[in-house]
Amino acid sequence: MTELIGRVRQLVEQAERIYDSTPAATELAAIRNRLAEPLRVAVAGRVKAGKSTLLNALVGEQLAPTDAGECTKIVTWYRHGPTYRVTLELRDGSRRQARFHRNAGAIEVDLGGVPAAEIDRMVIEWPTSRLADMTLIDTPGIESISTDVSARTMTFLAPGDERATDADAVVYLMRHLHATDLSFLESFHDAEVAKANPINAIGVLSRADEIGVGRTDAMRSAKRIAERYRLDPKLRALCQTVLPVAGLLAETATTLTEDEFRALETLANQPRNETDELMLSADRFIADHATGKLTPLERRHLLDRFGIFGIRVALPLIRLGRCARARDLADTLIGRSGVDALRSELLERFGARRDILQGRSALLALDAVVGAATGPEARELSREIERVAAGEHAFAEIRLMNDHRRGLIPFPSGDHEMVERLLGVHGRSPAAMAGLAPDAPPDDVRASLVEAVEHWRRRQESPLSTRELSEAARILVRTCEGALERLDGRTQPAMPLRGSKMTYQTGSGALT
Ligand SMILES: Nc1nc2c(ncn2[C@@H]2O[C@H](COP(=O)(O)OP(=O)(O)OP(=O)(O)O)[C@@H](O)[C@H]2O)c(=O)[nH]1
Ligand SMILES: [Mg+2]
Repeated sequence: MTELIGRVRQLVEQAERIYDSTPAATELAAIRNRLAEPLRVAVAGRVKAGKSTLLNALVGEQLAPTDAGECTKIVTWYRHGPTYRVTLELRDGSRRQARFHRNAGAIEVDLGGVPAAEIDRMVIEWPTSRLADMTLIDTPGIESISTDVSARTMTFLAPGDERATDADAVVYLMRHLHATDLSFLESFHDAEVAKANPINAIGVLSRADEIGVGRTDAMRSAKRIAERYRLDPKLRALCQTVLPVAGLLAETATTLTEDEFRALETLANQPRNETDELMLSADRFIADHATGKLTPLERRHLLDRFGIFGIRVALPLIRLGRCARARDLADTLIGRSGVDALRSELLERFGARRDILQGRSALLALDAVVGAATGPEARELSREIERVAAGEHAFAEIRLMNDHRRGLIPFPSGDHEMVERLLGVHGRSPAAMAGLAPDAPPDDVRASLVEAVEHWRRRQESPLSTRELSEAARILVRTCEGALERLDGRTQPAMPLRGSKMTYQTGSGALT
């Protein structure tokens, strides 16, 4: 347990003593339990953005139902559990186990006649190691902010002032930037130690393979578009980065069957003119009258699973003998899909800061319980919560990143790159923060960080610096010193995974 989580836990326990045998007790116990859980990452975005497909790609199984069905309208939690189990939690507070079976991999849940609107959430427990570090939450697609289904996602992610959000971090999918995306992201944004902000949101340019109607350079175009989004001032204020991902390609690759590989081989090895004719468009590919060895049904299956881009990429790889086995093809397609890059961003940005994200969620939830109360003990606790929130260096960094991304701090333009780097945009290792390669000699890393400390100290003390700039510089000095301490082993190194001893420490006095 980290120092921060320990401190937050103490506060929760203190609250539990004050609120013993009151209605708030259950909520407080839930806040405490949550501190010991894996990080909760919600997948959100507009209708059909590819959320469920991407979730499946991350889990490596086709669990979440895609396309039609009542279940896509329910907030669904996929969490690690000892056995396979599906629980429905109803709005009236009751719970019931639901029967389910798997149809071509996807879980089909029998809601037992309960309308989706009456279900608060569905919890699917699944014994896969992929969920051990992260609980993934599939949310219904938002259409416009006003519809019922959108409202469900909104209430989940941004429940309003009286309740804290149940997710610690959000992966937000967009096919192209749409006004709804911005208003949605903004609505669960809060500049304080709260909800979505660049630290806990990653943007995904989803269904990236479809850009440019599935031409083989689709992913390259997607990269360029994602780069543009990354620099978009509005989006920058809301998510730390934007990555292009072809979720379908990744989902199919992780669940690729031998039959599917053989069908692709058949396509690759039949006369070129037949295949070329099929590859002209998705419509031609599934046309009933098309010639070739595969039936229209088999072709439709391939198209559903790979998309036209996936097939276009796969055929030459098989033809040229670069992918002789299903396994080779799967690896290549995963590489192209961008999902590995997303996974490492999730571990790097969310996993490594689990304590901070969780501590923040817990403080927020705790504050919502205690803030409304009167009485001297509650008031004292409330002040203590504020002290922790204000004193924790990691939270100060979050606020700084927020303000910086919103253009509120007058950093000289030459400083921007370093500010982002020190705040961990390329990772939290001392080398990444110093802007050096992962295997750079420690002396070089140290020299660069020492130089950064001096740079920010000068800014802090300069009479030319505004109050905001000088305060930002003070935080960055502390950030560099923290990185130096970690470099020299004076604190535990950052470890992204659960069960490991510790993550990021801020050194002394951060909590007072
Ligand atoms: N070509 C391509 N198609 C995709 C991709 N991701 C999803 N799709 C297709 O888009 C459709 C919708 O995908 P879902 O994963 O169900 O999207 P969703 O965002 O969960 O949809 P809702 O929950 O209904 O809002 C399905 O037909 C998917 O096969 C992708 O990366 N590439
Ligand atoms: Mg879905």
